[in-house]
Amino acid sequence: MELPVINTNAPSEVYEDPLDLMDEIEVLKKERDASILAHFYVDGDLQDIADFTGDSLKLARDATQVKTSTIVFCGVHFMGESAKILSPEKRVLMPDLHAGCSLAESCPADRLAAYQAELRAKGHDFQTVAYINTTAAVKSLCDWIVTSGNAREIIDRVPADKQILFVPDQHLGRYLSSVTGRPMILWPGSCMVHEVFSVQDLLRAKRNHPGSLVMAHPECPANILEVSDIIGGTEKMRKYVASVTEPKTFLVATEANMIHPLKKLAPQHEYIPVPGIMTSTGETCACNRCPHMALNTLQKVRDCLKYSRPEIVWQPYFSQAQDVLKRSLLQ
Ligand code: CIZ
Repeated sequence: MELPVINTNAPSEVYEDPLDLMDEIEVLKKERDASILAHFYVDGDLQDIADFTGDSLKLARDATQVKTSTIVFCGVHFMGESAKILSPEKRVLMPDLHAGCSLAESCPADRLAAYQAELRAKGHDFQTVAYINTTAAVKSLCDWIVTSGNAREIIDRVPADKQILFVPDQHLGRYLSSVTGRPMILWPGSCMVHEVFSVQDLLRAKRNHPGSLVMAHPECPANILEVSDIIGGTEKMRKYVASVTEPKTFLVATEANMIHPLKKLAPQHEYIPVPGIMTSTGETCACNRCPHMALNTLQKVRDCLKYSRPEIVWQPYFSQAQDVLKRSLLQ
């Protein structure tokens, strides 16, 4: 069969009814023996058709438990890689292989290896702790992998006599250093979504909604975290809103699609996305969307099931990344 050329960068020209696409996906899933895993930051329609939703920690663990031979991973590239590394016998497809991550891009493996060598040459005795938002090549150079869901637990496992080099998110690293009391050498990376929240607009929104609570992701800079009531990754946010029965207003400082699972789980509350500053103009907007996550669409899920591609293919350095991922996420 001649495969069509798929331009994954081009938006689909032809409008297709989302309900028809969902029906097609349901049929193809059975034909291809596939399960769909979707991160909380992808579009709500995709979360609704997924067999598993979650943060990267839960989804990495789910990938090891799925019964089907194929996984379609709706998320970004490093998440698909982690699923393949932890479940090498499965075929892992992604709707769009161009769905990257600004954090992962900020820390290329060759630059990290050079920096580690420089630190060692200067006499530093350290372990490298990487946020999961890194490429598999970077993971293969690290001692531990953390997610926003397991970071404190993992940092406690770093021997007390070792220094910590934390990559690539400086804001998460600074926050973790403050809550664990462990000094860290920080890589200067940041997430393009979480670093643009406007503290002025957040304070204005707080004044306009008396009694509201600010919930922020620890990838946000310190000036946002300082005025937040709840700091945590997406699973912690879910647990928190579910634990509050009385209706509340939450100002949410993370990717705006996160409001979908929060509303589904705890519909008694109101959720307001915290505005971001558009770096091009300096104006504020209420649209903190990750452009990489947005590359996941119903059409592309249908197409990747139909043509069994694009696929995450095993790379030689995955073996070393597998050791560190298993030790950090599964044990
Ligand atoms: O760990 C993840 O999945 C990310 C990127 C955010 C979160 O807190 O869930």
